[in-house]
Amino acid sequence: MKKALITGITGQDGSFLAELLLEKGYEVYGVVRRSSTIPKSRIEHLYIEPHNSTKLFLEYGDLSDGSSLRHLLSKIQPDEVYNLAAQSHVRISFDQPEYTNDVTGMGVLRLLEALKEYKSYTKKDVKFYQASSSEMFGDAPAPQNELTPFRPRSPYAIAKVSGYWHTINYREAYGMFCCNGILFNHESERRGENFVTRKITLAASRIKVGLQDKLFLGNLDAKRDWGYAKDYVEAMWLMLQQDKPDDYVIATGETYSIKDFLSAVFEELDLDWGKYVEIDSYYYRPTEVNLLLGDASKAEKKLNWKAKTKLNDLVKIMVKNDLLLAKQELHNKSFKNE
Ligand code: NAP
Ligand code: G4F
Repeated sequence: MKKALITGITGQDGSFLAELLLEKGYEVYGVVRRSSTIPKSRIEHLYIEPHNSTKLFLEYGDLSDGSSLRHLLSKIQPDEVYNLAAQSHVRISFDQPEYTNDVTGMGVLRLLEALKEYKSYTKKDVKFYQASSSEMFGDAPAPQNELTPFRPRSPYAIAKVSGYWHTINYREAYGMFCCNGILFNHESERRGENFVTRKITLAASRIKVGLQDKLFLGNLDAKRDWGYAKDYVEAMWLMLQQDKPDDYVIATGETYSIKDFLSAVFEELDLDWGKYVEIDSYYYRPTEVNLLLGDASKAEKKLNWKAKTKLNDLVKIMVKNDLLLAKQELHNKSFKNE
């Protein structure tokens, strides 16, 4: 039975990847960081029917703490490591540049060093996946593929560029099986609530049931290539099943503005977004990435991977989930008031 170690298991992608690997029969170990609350809402369902997983284990660790990473490798002895942990919010990286660089950039180096050391005494070449990002392209001309030079425009993107190059360097310098997945934006009903898509689907649903009357947003003109997270974790796994390690762009090949996403969501709920949305400069970034559009033809050719879920289906999935949440919230509120 294969063992996988996932950093960032409590995040959006970590939860979908854990689900996928458990379905494939892996024993899955997730790294969680200590916090005063237990952020397990995205993986709780894996402990109950129909998953009822007895092969999912959580271990404390942190990307800012190299000794915890070394300890976990020798304790778990994984076959595959998926590094999904990061301070992953681009605007917040402008508020916390040093912290973002430490976790999102240096954290990759700490993990690769731990893997190199582990290899030196076990002779075992653990396969390594690094969650690289389309944000690294910044204002490079679209469409962007594996050969497009990076022009990062945020502390987050710069940290990701450093993690990307460390990953390639460990592959070339030490012959380790290290891959970069350069993933374009991918969303889901488990997306963090302060990323724009989820912020919109949550707010529009609450507006629909009368719990909210305004939605404050920033730049509506930026364009993103948005896919579905569940499709994208499959590509991560496929990269580590190849004979040779390599880097791949993962994207849908379609791009839409924030305004397009906003219209699609409000239309799905039979609402006119113009009546509810206001612009707040707080949500603007000092430097913006205006246009992301990925060319995933290499992944299609070599991994036989293609995005299955297009924007309209993604909107339907997210709205269905968030409308249900809004209705539950309304129900709980009226129940409390009785
Ligand atoms: P996410 O929902 O923000 O999850 C991030 C995860 O990292 C959480 O589990 C978080 O733990 C963990 N984490 C944060 N700091 C940590 C630390 N110091 N040590 C250990 N764990 C830490 O992100 P996501 O959307 O799933 O994305 C997964 C990865 O892909 C990230 O590296 C992201 O930068 C990258 N990426 C995402 C996209 C996208 O569109 N989603 C696109 C390209 C690349 P807590 O639950 O405790 O906060
Ligand atoms: O949803 P976002 O915060 O995602 P962003 O910045 O594209 O980053 C996400 O995708 C990257 C892949 O390219 C990942 F690497 C990264 O970890 C993260 O998952 O913002 C999308 C766009 C931006 O142009 C932003 O300026 O939406 C615009 N926006 C407009 N109003 C807003 C808002 N973004 C947020 N978060 N909140 C707003 O109110």
